[in-house]
Amino acid sequence: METYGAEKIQILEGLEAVRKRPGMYIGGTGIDGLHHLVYEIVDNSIDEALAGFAKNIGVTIHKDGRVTVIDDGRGIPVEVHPKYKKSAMEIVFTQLHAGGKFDQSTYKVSGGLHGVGASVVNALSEEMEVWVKRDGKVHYQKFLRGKPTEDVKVVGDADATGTKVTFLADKQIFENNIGYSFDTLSARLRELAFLNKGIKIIIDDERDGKKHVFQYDGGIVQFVEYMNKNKTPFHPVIYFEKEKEDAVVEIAMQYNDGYNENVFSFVNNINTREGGTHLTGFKTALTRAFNDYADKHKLSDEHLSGDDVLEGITVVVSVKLKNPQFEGQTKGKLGNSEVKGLVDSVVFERLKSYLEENPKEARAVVEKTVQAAKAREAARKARELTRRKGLLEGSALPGKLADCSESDPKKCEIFIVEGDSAGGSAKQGRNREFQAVLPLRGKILNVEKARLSKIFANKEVITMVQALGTGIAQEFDEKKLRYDKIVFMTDADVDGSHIRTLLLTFFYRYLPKLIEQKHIYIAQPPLYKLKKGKTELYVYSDAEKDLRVKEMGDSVDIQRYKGLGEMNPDQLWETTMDPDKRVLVLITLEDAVQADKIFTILMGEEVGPRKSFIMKHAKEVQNLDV
Ligand code: 28G
Repeated sequence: METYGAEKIQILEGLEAVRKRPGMYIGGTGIDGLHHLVYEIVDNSIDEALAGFAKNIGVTIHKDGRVTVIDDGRGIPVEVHPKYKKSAMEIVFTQLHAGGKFDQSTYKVSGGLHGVGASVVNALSEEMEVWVKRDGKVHYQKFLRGKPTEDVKVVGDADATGTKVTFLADKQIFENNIGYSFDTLSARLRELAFLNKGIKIIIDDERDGKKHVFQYDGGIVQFVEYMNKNKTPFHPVIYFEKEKEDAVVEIAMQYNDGYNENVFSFVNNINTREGGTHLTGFKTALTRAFNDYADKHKLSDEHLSGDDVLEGITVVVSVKLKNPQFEGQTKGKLGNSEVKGLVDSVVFERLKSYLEENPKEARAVVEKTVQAAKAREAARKARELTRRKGLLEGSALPGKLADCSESDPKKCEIFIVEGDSAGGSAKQGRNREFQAVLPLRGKILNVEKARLSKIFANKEVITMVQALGTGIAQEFDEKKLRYDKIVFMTDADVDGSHIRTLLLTFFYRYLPKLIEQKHIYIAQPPLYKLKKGKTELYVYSDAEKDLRVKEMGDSVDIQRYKGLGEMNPDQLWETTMDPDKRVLVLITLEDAVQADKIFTILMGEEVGPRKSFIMKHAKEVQNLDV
């Protein structure tokens, strides 16, 4: 008697602690705490299902605020425990930290982040009633605010087994006027049904007759399908599973054509919002598997980052463990170090085989991740650019620029000139009132081949953008343009043509508005100077030369200009820069659109198409140069 009494006092003290500080056990006494009560009870049914016994779970919301949970497991044992002199059932409902979890050996895994179980719900319920069908009988016990009103008694016969619990949350504990949300409970029960394949979970709301039945034999595969319902997936859901010692690992994943990552991780059916070792293992393996595959099949020269391989993914990583260690602010992070390696190895091995066995799908996904890598790089550079803003915004004009004196941009022109010597001639020959000259040293960067980082670090590019004053990319502002005409002036030879193409490519890719708004021109320096007696004539093509030579008769002195540098400043002015005499070719967007393909082929990475293009158009390319 003495011993029994002492036990009883200890138990009651435990439950009194729950009533004094409910937040410590269920998080709070608001709506979340209220729903938590249901989850705690349902967890016990789920555990009984995971133990291999319960197949069906029912949740009913009653009109009077009660909730009933029922399962068809073995039923909580009701025989009197020899040491505690009371039934296992009473211990489950009155002993803090007891419950379906203290006989871990029978369970593959133990659930419950909080591990507080049925006794906490009992402590926070005005009334709780439990029916257990077991050994052909219905056993019953009732509790008021955690205290049993009487011992377990038999109230009828049973032809099945299972447990039924009804409770009424204590109005002294929970905030006034809160009730259960069907949608909230339903969502969690659906999630539990996805996470525990095969279990049938029914939710019934007697307040309005709503009812949902969840049963997913495909488990988390169907979970991923459900989440991707309105998306465009690239392949059927990929599923891996592994059981090792005390742990079960399941992964279901699918890529869609979107850009977001939908990563969900669970430990013992608890959403680990802060991730942890299981998620680290998954991400590590995913990154390695895709990089290995992309390298092996030469699908990317870029390293795919952890973020790249997550773009467009929907994945559920679910592990069930015997002794989960939860860490972090909200205890939402798995700490068990052994889990990382376990998840890593299963994902890497299986994903590797999957990719090899499904080349079509593999290629689609790898291509997407490569795009992600490129986009991410571009985005990063764009951010860097913003930081660099001051540098590019032309607050300081480049030293190499010989600016004009006119302040109205509409009247101004800038000649972008190849090489310092031609630049020198142009500076001397120009009308400095409205003509500016910017010499570029050598060839400018091929923007089709360079990463954005390289482009924005390129001196010639920075110089040009500074001189133009518009800024670039997101910073571009046409109103800041300092010149109405931007004239490329390059030699009439192969190198000059190449530089012109590089410049056009850069403007087309990074300052297309300037082409669209008809600001970009190509200067046409003469190819020959014809001289007979006192007559001097500049001609701009071979055809024109032949025609003029015929007209002028025999013994014409023909001087061929190989470069702009061969002309003195006066000649350059006369032939190429003087608005009254020069011929400028306006670059139109149609040219540019057409050029897009050509630029891509000519300047881009793909060696194959580039080669064939050059061969096919070799003649035209030559003609263009002449
Ligand atoms: C309906 C609402 C919530 C449950 C069981 C089944 C067993 C059990 C629960 O055992 C107590 C103490 C140590 C073994 C276990 C039945 C083994 C054999 C169970 C539930 C028993 C915990 N037969 N079903 N607890 N241990 N369902 N649903 O609570 O000795 S709790």
